[in-house]
Amino acid sequence: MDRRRRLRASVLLVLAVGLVALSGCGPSESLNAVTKQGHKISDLWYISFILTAIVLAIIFGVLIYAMIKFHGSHQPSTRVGNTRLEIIWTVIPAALVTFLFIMSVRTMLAVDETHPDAIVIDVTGNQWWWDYTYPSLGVTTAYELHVPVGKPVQLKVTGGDVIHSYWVPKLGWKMDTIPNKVNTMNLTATRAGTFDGACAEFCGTQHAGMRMRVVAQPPDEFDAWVKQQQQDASALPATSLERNGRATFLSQTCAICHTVNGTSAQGKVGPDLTHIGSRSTIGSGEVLNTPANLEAWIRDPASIKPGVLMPGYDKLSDQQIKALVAYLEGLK
Ligand code: HEC
Ligand SMILES: [Cu+2]
Repeated sequence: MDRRRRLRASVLLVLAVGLVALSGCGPSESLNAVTKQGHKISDLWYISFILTAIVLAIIFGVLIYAMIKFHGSHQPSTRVGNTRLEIIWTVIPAALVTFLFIMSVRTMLAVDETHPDAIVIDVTGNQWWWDYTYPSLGVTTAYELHVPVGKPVQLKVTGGDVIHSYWVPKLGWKMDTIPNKVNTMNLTATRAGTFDGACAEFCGTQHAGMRMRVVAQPPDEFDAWVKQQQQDASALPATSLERNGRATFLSQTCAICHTVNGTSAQGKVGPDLTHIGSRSTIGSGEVLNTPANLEAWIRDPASIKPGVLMPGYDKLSDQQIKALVAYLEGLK
């Protein structure tokens, strides 16, 4: 290859690599966050991106200019030492790095700022589901985190068994959930909506099945949800099928692992089922909460979610399973 073609090839290569690198930079979910804190993080990201893009453009501009301008000249420059230039290319990068450092610290402080009136929610990552407890409200649920729009919320995240990571991209960032350690994550939702995520720290068989959903609601809707979740299930259900289901639930081993408030079932191994009928899915988003899926889940949860830490109840009669399904679907 002659020099000219080699030069053209290298310029093309540089452009191609640059384009490929930039193509991955479309605004991602995290850069379109729906929380005050997420916006602060994406602002920082955009500032760093624009600054580094300018630096990259200048460096590549000079490089390409030099490649074209001095192409073919065999005479190396004899110029050595230029104090003014050296000062400039030391001071500018130092200033840029200092600026980015200050911006990062400011962003960290803003994101970590705890609001005194924040609603505290304990979030525990278990194999393979997320437990949410609102201590001040007396509410416990799983998989679906409900938060009021515009009100500060503080998640206190921890791990029940191994390390997981709480990651709903639309929140703007993620947080490790570590056994015996509590990390805090402040959120103020800026708009209503349903936002999905998944565990982001490899934790075992159902790592990919550890989904979570954040439901940000206008405050009055959130309050209505809280009121409904605060009700216990002590009242006997209406139909005899559901009452049979209740008796089956309490006489089988379900109660060792699950809580249904207002009954003798107070187990803490699996998700709280007091309002399972009002949740959209079973098994942390694995399947929709329909009677057919619930039946299949009780018979053999591992066929739906391999590695699940709940035994199958295939030994129960069809009658008992139908009754259990009716009871659980009725727990709104
Ligand atoms: C050894 C403990 C254990 C026993 C016993 C047990 N479960 Fe579970 N159950 C779990 C665990 C753990 C999960 C969470 C599974 C997951 O998503 O990974 C679960 C999930 C569920 C769910 C889905 C809840 C949700 O929010 O996704 C239902 C419904 C359920 N169990 C019903 C029952 C019924 C009915 C019985 C008795 C017939 C029973 N379980 C017995 C541990 C148990
Ligand atoms: Cu996990």
